Amino acid sequence: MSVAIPRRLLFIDGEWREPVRHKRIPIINPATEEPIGEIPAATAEDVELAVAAARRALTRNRGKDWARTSGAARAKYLRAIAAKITERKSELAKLETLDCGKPLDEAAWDMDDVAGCFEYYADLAEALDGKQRAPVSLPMQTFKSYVLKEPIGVVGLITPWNYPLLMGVWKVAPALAAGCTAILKPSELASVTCLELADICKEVGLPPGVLNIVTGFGPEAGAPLVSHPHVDKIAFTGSTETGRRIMTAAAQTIKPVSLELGGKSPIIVFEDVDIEKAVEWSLFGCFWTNGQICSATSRLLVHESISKEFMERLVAWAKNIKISNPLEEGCRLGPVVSEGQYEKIKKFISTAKSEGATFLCGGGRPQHLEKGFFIEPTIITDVDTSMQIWRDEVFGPVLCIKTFSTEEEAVELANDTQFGLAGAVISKDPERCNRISEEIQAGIVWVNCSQPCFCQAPWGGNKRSGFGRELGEWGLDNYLSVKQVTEYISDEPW
Ligand code: TXE
Repeated sequence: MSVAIPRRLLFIDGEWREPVRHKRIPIINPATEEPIGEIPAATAEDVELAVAAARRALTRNRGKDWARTSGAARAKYLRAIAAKITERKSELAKLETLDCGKPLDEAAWDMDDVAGCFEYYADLAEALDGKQRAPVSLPMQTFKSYVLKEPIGVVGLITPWNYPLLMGVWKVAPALAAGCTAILKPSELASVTCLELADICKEVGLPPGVLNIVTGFGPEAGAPLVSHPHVDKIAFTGSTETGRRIMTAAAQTIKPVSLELGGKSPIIVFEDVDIEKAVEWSLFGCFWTNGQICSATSRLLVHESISKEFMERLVAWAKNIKISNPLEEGCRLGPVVSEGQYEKIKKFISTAKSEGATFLCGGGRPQHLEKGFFIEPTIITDVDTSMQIWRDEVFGPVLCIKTFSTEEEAVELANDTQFGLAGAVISKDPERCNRISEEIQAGIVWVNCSQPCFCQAPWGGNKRSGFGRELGEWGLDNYLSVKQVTEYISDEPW
């Protein structure tokens, strides 16, 4: 199966448009380090056109604009998009792999999730028709009140590169379902499949301006979106540092933001586990998507009584992980997304070495691969809680281990972090699992597993992992505003 990277322009007002300044960004295949195409690089002028198009689509003709279409009508478009994604699944998966380096199987699962997400929000859009007007009970008979749920308006969606299309769709699907119009700004490191989504929107006849896709660098294309006075909300997934910048800029126009930021999530493994299963979840929890998952359970806490055997088996498994070009069959670990990320991870590793951590395996590039941004699965122990490798998000295939002796100690170590996105507990004791689920300070807790994600369940974090929830009904609420309508119904003068 050979797929050329299609040459795409910006997608604004239902049309392909050359960026005003004619700038482009090369696409580098992270597995080969070769340029394989280009994406357009938008600037503030293009963002201006996209916002104007989204505004027109929102309020073009009273009664005919996107915000006022029925949920059932919007659902038809979402389902048509889902069907096209499924039809083009293998081509899209291959593009995703070429662009960001994730193993082809994983990219194919992502495409299933993308289609599933559109389907799910199509259902919610339909259900919204019956829920848009909800009565409020008042203590006075002379008044009648109800609540109107309305689309927030024009939304700016800024997304990262680890799940290039899926992260975009986690925002696009609920935003469109709610009746918002949107401008999606994917990461400059991986935008190809988002531009393919634009192609699909055109094919299914989505009204012009409802979804606009502007690719480009953060400061040039993302920042103007955040500061634009006619953008009503920003939804962002990415680094904590950029999240902080976005929140500061959004404050200037008092714009609501939802932020899904970095993490350093714990996984606690107790002494009563089936070691083989626990090893499998621990590896999957950290090395899936080449270790580039915001919710990666990259701090492993294992009970001291099983730690020796656990680490031995973990290392044996890790050494067996197939690292190869991610298009190759059976690949389980591909390259990280870019040279920048590769260098950043190498720096983390060398700092950990100089700080005295013990490397049980990995720590370098695999010897059989000369090209590509590959990092071996790396497992580190003898880490101190003050070490950078224990505290900061690496965003690569690096797992740190500490042992514990009591449940209290495990919880304390788990919560000793600035982040609060996710956490996992592995134990055969249901009561202990319930206790830990309540005690972990995070937006997501997995019990006897790590990383499963369903579009029906809320997703998001606390502390420096951000705020707001995506997915499920919470994801739809992100794009709805609540209006109170109160009527005086008495004939008596007030
Ligand atoms: O992220 P950025 P980067 C973490 C991870 C990674 C680090 C850096 O630790 O190593 O972030 O990755 C846009 N105004 N995560 O540099 O900068 C940018 O163009 C508006 C965790 O790629 O946060 C891209 O579209 N937008 C994370 C998006 O923000 C701006 C996933 C994310 O880029 C902007 C990815 C600005 N001033 C990285 N600057 C997760 N939570 O899953 C940048 N952008």
